[in-house]
Amino acid sequence: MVRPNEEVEALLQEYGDLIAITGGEAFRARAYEKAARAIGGHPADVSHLDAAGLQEIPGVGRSIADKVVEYFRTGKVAVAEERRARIPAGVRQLMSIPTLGPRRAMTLHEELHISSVDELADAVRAEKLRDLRGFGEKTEANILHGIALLRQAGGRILLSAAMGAAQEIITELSGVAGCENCAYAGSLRRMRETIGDLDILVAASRSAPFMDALTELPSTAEVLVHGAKKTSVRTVDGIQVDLRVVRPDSWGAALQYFTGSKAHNIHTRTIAVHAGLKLSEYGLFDAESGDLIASRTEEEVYARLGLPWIPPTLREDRGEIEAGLRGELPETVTEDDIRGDLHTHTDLTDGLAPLEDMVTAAAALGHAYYAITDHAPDLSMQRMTDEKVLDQRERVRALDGRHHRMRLLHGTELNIGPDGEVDWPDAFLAGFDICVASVHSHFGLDRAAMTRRLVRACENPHINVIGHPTTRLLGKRPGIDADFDDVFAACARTGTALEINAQPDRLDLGDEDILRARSHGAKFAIDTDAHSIPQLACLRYGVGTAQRGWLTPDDVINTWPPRRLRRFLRKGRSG
Ligand code: DGT
Ligand code: CA
Ligand code: CA
Ligand code: ZN
Repeated sequence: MVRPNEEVEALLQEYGDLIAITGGEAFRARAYEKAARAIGGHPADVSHLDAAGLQEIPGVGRSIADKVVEYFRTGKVAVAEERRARIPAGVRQLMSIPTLGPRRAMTLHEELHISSVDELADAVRAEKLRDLRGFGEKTEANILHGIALLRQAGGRILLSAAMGAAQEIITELSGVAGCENCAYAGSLRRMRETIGDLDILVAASRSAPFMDALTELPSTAEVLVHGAKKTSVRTVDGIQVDLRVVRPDSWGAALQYFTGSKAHNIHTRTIAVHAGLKLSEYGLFDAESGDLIASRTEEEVYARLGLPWIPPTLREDRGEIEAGLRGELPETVTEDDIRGDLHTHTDLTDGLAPLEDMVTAAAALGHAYYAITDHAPDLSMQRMTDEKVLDQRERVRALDGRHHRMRLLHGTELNIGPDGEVDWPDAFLAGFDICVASVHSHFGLDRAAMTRRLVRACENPHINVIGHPTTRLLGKRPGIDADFDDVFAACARTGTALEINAQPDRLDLGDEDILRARSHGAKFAIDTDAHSIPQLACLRYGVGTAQRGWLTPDDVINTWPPRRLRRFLRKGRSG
């Protein structure tokens, strides 16, 4: 069976169920179920079909075909997300189990008042499900299998979701009397691409008011541990939060300890031991006398270990301690260094906001340049034409200069076809200021063909940036299989930048790939790929990821002054 077809079958089945339980028309729900079965049973890989090809499958009309194309491109279907947001949080949590659809989740919620994965596991074990209509022993076994799958994935959440939850909790706790400091630590402070749980620290002389406040927040669904040193809760969105309250004079040591990573801590502790010291979350002590040496700030703790302060995004024991000892830590790129965004969309294709509004919002961010890169015609659902894109260019030229400091670039996001070809001929491509090119289909090519495809795109003299190079979707879709060392080398050789796509469910390239690409001498572009105004702000996640890949401003083309950027975009061509 073809895997993408199964994925689409499950997606359409789920959407049909969502329509049914959110009060949609029954005939529409049935239409989706029918299309789901047809696609599940279709012999050819549907990820290779465009909207027209999909409509040749019986039961698949225009609107269903568009949703399938949208799914392969973005990993989600916006209207399905909207429907999902309308059902109770407990049901949504149950639906995160791969084998449990919305209909069954709703039944479990209504009949047995189950609203968490743990409660469901208990109910299955107590054999409470088999008497419900539509359930049986086989369903129970299926559900247990689904729960096992979910736990294997580790239940990690996206960086953006963790950041949102952490900021709300910090705002609440900072308002509690006696709070001298409050911050997030752990993998969130290190800006890992996914987060296991939140680690929040408070500095105060009394802990009880903070522990109580956390357990009483409206967002708290369940209290796991309620203690004086540590309290752990689970939020209504299923996020675990660990709160620790420390004495103000040990703030720096606690922050250093709970920021981790574990590997970084083990290495710093070893350095302490070799110097006759002892490092813990309470401070740095003399091993023999037990005297406190440093604990108030992270800087002091690192300094007494002979180290400069190490940025949290580097703390993975990937050479940062050795570099620090040598005084050679990289000056990693910051959000302030970014001068512009080189990959964004408008409502001419699948963006939500008109050109003028996107440009105004970008100017408000203080950008010095901004590229509009709507989709090209091969993504047929977007219905782009030569005429529309040329008309957009006129509008861009007319707008340019109206936002005093910000220059506009007119670009496009091309589709890299299976053989590395793109939507438009050279002469037409030459009219753009910048071309991003991305893989949006044919994810299943073999490694050699995929590598050739990407290398060919790099060799195209008009392609400046490879968009979301691996096409992975965190927690949903693995990246494509290619020899990326060859691709990275081709980027360096041809003057093609690799994108660090800042969308929180992409973060593509990820940190490990950035480190590899950098060793080949490739350059990077940190872009939002914004499809709406709020998404222009996700740049911070791309910057965090770039820092984790040790990038400096010199590695990132959109930190460069306009003149240097323009030279790079000419890719060795004259003019
Ligand atoms: P996560 O939650 O899986 O995304 O990753 P972290 O890094 O936030 O890990 P977590 O929440 O288990 O612990 C937070 C920090 O506390 C961790 O980064 C380092 C520190 N830590 C936890 N357990 C240990 C340990 O056994 N030894 C040392 N040295 N540090 C630890
Ligand atoms: Ca954590
Ligand atoms: Ca934790
Ligand atoms: Zn895009």
